[in-house]
Parts: sequence; C-alpha cells; structure tokens
Amino acid sequence: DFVEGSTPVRQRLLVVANRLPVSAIRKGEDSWTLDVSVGGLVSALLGINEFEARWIGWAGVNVPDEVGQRSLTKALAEKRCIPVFLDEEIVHQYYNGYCNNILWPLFHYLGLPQEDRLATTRSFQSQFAAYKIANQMFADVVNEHYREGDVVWCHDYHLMFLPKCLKEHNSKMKVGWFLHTPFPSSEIHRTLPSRSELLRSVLAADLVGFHTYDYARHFVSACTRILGLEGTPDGVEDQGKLTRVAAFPIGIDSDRFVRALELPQVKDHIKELEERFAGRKVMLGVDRLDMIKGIPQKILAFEKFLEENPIWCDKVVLVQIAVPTRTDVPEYQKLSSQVHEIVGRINGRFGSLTSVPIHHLDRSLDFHALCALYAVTDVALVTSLRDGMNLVSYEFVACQAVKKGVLILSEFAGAAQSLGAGAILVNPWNVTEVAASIGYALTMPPDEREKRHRHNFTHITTHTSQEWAETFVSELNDTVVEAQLRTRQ
Ligand code: ADQ
Repeated sequence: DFVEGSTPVRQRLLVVANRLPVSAIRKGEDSWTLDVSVGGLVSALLGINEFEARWIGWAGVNVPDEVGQRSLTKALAEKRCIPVFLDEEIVHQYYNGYCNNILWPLFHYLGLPQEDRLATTRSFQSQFAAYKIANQMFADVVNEHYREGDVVWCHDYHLMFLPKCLKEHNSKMKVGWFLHTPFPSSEIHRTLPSRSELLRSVLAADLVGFHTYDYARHFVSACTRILGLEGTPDGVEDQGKLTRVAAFPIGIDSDRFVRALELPQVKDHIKELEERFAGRKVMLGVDRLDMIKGIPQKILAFEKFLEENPIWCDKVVLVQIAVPTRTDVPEYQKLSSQVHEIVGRINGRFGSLTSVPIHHLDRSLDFHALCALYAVTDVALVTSLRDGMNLVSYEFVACQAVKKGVLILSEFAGAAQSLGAGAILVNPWNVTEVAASIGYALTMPPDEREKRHRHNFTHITTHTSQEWAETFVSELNDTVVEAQLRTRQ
C-alpha cells in the first residue's frame, strides 16, 4: 500500500469504545467545545506509530437535531473522532441499564439486580434489546467508515454484541475485542439470562483479549460449559473456526508521570504538600466512587488501625480522592452517603481541633496535582473488591522513584498478578488483615521498601500501555493472516 511510489501508508486502526476520548459541550446551534481526556487508552494509542488510529464512539451528549449532528461530526473529525449518536432513551436502557446495572456488577461478582433475576422481567428484556440496538448503531458507523485493510478494535463490556454485528456485515473484517473488567467465573456468568448470546457474539471476533490469564480461562470455561464448545490452548473452536483468546495486561505511559514530576509547578506543589503534611505519614486512595473499589472497607480498616494504634492518630493522614461517577444510579448515591457518614464518624472520633485523620475529596484532580499527591505518599491503599487491572496502583509506583513508598493492593485486582511481588497483597474484605498491613507498611524498613519498589517500578516501565496496544494489534493482524493461511491450505 504506497502513495507516490515510496511513502508507505499506515494501516488504519478503528478503535470502537462506548465513549470517545472527547466530551462535547454545545455552545450554540452549530458550535461546540471539545474537552479531550488523556486516559490510558488514548496515551496507549498515541504511542503506536505504525497505525493511524480513528475513534468511534458516543460523545456523551444527546444531539437530537440534524444541524447539531452535522456540526459535531465536523468538529470531532479534527480530533480523528467519529460520533455515534444515541438518544436519551437508548442511553437510559443500554448504558445506565444493561451496561452499568447488569453487566458491570455481574462481571465484578456483585450478582444480578434482584428484580432482574428472571429473564422474563420486562426491564431485563427491554434493556437487553436496547443493548443490541445500540451495538448495531455502533456497527453501522464502523461499516460506514471501514475501508479494506483496516483493523477494528472493539472495547469493553458495552460492546460485546459488536463483533457479531460487524462480522455478519463483512466476514473479512479483522475484528478484535478487549475486556477492561474481569471476566467472572463461568458459574457467575451462567446466571446471566443472555449468557449464550453474548458469548457467541464475542466469539465472532478474531482475537479476544483480557487483562489476566485467569479472566481468559474463565471465558474459555464459559464457552465450553455453557455453549458446549471446545477449548484449545489458543482459544475456543467452533466448527473449525478458532477464536484466539489470550491475556494482554494493560499498562500506563510511565514516562508521562516521570516527566511530570520534573516540571517546576509540580515540584512546587510537592513542596506545598510536604509542608502541609509535615510530621505525618501520608496514606492515599484514588478511586472512582464505585462499589467495586471497596472504599468503605478501606476506611473501616483505617479506623481499625487507629483504634488499635492510638499512637498513630496524629502521625498519619489518609487522603481519599473519590471522583463521583454514574451519579444518577441510586446505588452510587447510596454509596456516596455511606462513605461520607463513615468519614464523618471517624474524623469526629479521632480528630482534634487542629487536624483530622481523613481528608476525603469527592472530585477529580488534574493530572499534575495527582502526580504531586502520588509523589508525597508513603503508603497507597488500593482495596478494590474486584478490578480488571487498576491503573492507580501503576501510577503510584511511577511517581515513587524518590520516596519508595509501599503499595497495599487487593488480591482481587488484576494488578495483583503483575505487582504482587512488590506490593503487600490483602483480602479487602478482611478489615483486620488490612489494618495489620497498614501498620506493617508504615513501619517497613527502608531496604525492604526499596526492594519492593524496584520490582514494581521495573514492571510498570517495561509493560507500558504502548506495548500493550502494539501487542494486541499486531497479534490481531497475525491472527487473521493465520486464519487466511489455514483456508488457503
Ligand atoms: P477504572 O475502573 O476507571 O478503569 P483504573 O484502572 O484505576 O480504574 O483507572 C482509573 C483512572 O482514572 C486512572 O488513570 C486514575 O488516575 C484516574 N482517576 C481515578 N480517580 C481519579 C480522581 N479522583 N482524580 C483524578 N483521576 C482519577 C477500568 C477498569 C480497570 C482497568 C481500566 C483499564 O475498571 O480495572 O484497569 O479500565 O483497562
């Protein structure tokens, strides 16, 4: 594929995710402000030079009129983004309903909502119908923009139906699907009324990826036990067609964090924080406010630690940053009040006129403020009840070259499989164990901290987001080539 005889044209990568990495805010009939968010996926793909990435997804805004849709499409094109327009009802049923109220809790072992346990309930059926309609809408946009030779990479539990929609339209399309959450044990997955249909849709992809080997194994078991298909060391086979299933642990752009710490404004901020917390050890939690992150359990463990070690009361502070998400879902509102109540109680119990043991902020921090906070932390507490990977643990390690702080990490986060040897692994449900680990971490001798940090730092700087994306996409390319070779033989 060449232009003007010699310049190679880069292969196009269509990245399909529920949300575009850009949020659109409408300023007038045809004018828009675009707010670009540099999340893990964006920085992963920025680093891949051999592909030219395009994004396809929802811009997070309802645009019912044609003028608005046209102008937003034009504005987004400059950011290499292509919008999928979802109306309010679809968003309610597909996104808030099926994705966030059914698949998200189920994949994190929180079970199905009680009232939806039976496949016959109307809300379950209508939400699943909306899920399929929404996935078809994503497929329509992909089909419209797809050119022969493109690679299509679908992301996450929002789009499990997409590989099937794409392959039905064009069986030659190279389609990969990656899940950012855990894939649960087949015994959990089999409770889902639409269990078989979703598995079959995912299997239409050429390559299916997960963060850990365990999630990949759970997926293969679900296919063998629920669909009766054959699992092979490479994946799942159905009537001679192999869908490759493998683990691709995500990483971060560690250099971005290391570089940020060199900036004068970040250095100033670090100094300010060090002065503010002088004489105290700093413990840190950074999470989206979500049931899966185990925030109440973490705070209760901190309370137990203070209760058993009163000498630490004015020598340690826990900074908990919990950015609210999915605020229109009642469970998330309940969680927010629960966290506020526990924090208030503990600060009332252990605080003094001049200081409190927990600083709880329910807002997100900008990138530089976050880096500074990571850098001044002595002990990070990541106590997810389940978590696909957990990038906060990686980001903390990236910012700890000087301090060599300790990471307390849930054994139920995917990251436990990569940072397990450097972190203190805990069962977040066991408040006594977590409290004891806090004590251990706060008093850990420097040589042990150094050794643990070195292990983790080496891992996060050698397993980056860029390497993750490159590995997935090149394996996706190879998988299809292999499949074509097999048919030719
Ligand atoms: P998340 O559940 O969002 O991601 P995580 O991997 O920790 O969880 O990533 C969160 C990101 O948001 C981090 O980059 C973090 O810095 C940022 N963030 C969180 N709280 C913040 C705050 N208060 N202020 C500023 N920034 C904040 C899902 C899965 C994970 C999986 C990722 C990537 O649930 O398990 O690791 O996708 O695959």
